[in-house]
Amino acid sequence: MGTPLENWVDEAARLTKPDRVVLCDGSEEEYRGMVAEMIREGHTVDLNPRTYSNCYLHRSNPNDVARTENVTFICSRKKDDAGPTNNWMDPREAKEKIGALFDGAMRGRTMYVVPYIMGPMDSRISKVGVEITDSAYVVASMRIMSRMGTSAMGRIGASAEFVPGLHSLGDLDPQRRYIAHFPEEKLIWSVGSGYGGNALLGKKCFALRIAGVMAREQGWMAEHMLILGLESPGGKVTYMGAAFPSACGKTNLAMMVSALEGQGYRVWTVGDDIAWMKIEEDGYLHAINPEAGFFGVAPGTGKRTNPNVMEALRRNSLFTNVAMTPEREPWWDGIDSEPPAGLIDWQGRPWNPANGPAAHPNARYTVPARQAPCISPKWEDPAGVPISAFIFGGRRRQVAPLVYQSFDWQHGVFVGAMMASETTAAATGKVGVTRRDPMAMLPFCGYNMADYFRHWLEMGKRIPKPPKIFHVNWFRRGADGKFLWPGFGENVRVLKWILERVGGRGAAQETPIGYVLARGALTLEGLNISDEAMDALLQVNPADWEPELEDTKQFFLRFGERLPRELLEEHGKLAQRFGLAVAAQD
Ligand code: OXD
Ligand code: MN
Repeated sequence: MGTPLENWVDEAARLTKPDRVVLCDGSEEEYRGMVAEMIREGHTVDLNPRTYSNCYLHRSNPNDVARTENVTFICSRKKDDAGPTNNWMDPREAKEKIGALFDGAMRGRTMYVVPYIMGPMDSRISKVGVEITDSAYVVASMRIMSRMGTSAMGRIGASAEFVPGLHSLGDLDPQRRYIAHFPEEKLIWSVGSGYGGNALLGKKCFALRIAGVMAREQGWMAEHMLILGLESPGGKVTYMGAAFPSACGKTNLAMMVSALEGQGYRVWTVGDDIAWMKIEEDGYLHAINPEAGFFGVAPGTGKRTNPNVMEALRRNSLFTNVAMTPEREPWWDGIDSEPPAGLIDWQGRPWNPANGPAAHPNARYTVPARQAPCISPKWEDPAGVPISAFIFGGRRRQVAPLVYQSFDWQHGVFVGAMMASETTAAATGKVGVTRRDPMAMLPFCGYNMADYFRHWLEMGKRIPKPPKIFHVNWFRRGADGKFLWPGFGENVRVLKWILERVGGRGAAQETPIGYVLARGALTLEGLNISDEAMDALLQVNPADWEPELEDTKQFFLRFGERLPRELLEEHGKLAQRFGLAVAAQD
């Protein structure tokens, strides 16, 4: 009898039949070996060592460039426990069907065993996972994105306290691609994709879907949230968690260079994608960033939009599906230069605009978080940081004003539950379609979302000092179709108002949807924005909200009896405040 880890590794090896098994230690030397292997395989090249030291460009299979939500499954025993927003497969059927794809999948390949810690080394909020994979790219990426190797092994020892994740590239045929989660077993199986959230199992699969299930069972929260600290004049730092759907600017917000730095407002980054939060003795919800790196969307990132990450990317970074200049530097739309002559596109061909953008719209950088100049001194604090505000937001051309605050926790949960956003290239499928994306968790909730809403409502009762809840929209457009708000570093002006509201200050206007920022309460010094634009940004237009309420009602009805009645109550109250007759129960 071996340890639980040894037994599981043996079982995986019997199934996948690799030529060799390597236990990864997370060392620098091992990383160099992975990169050498990737280069040998032919889809990875090294970048200019003078300007991008120890940086590489990996090109994924062109059919494998984003998360695939259509083949992501929650395999709970009961279909109802996955709920209407998840794909479901019976766990026995999944084991059989996907098991057949794993059978012999690693023949001729190396099976890497990758132990990793999600969260600061000795935090009680951290957890351990082990990913088995046949992809050197995944191993190299996991080394940046998690605390990987010997220290994680030490934490596991002879215990069964780890989340196992089995991954194989398979044959990369989209028809044979499955990302399966077994919430009762706390097990992940992923086959047929080598890309991002499909393959780096610590990220979406563990840190959101499986951890979300654990969080509900154990009374904590696992959320698709960035964590930032806003320093105010005098040096006090207030922490906030913000949930936005994929590719809506979480990384840029978390790493922002504040436009109000001269006035003493500065942003510190704790995390850019995921927050694990527990109630601590001081009555606050404390958050850790379970990840150790940033896996950010490259296009649109440049010195103007995110100078901090541009600085961080200069070393030890892995780029995926970006373009490459003749100087062997990474390139994408929105980086600070025009496309140079001799550009190589993301598929390794001389760039021809007829083939589309040079870098794939979901091209990514993977960079160690510690390299960010704005990284918070508390980012690895085992106690986490106390959260004073939650911010929800989506990409909306209309409807949602620049910023508003919920009336209370229950109303705030409703605000999160009715969130919607226009889809982006982060997942396969049509871009720009508005869909409901509660708490930015639609693709990441590992159980019935109605129960997830219930969990939020219950947490609110248990947190002695709950975060205040806000909603923002940086993406509202004017009649001319242009963005009304400049965004990026200017967003700190909105964070400053949120900070003031947390402190019981900051003028607001009571509207049917909540407390909207009062005209005049936003620090506008140094910003050239017209009164009309401000009016349009803050407008709450009943004609926009009526269809919003109707759509939310339809969305809620999908959950049937399981939907917490509090959300229907909030829906009714909002309709009433607008003087509308839409009732959720009819
Ligand atoms: C991500 C995503 O990669 O949300 O963070 O898609
Ligand atoms: Mn994300």
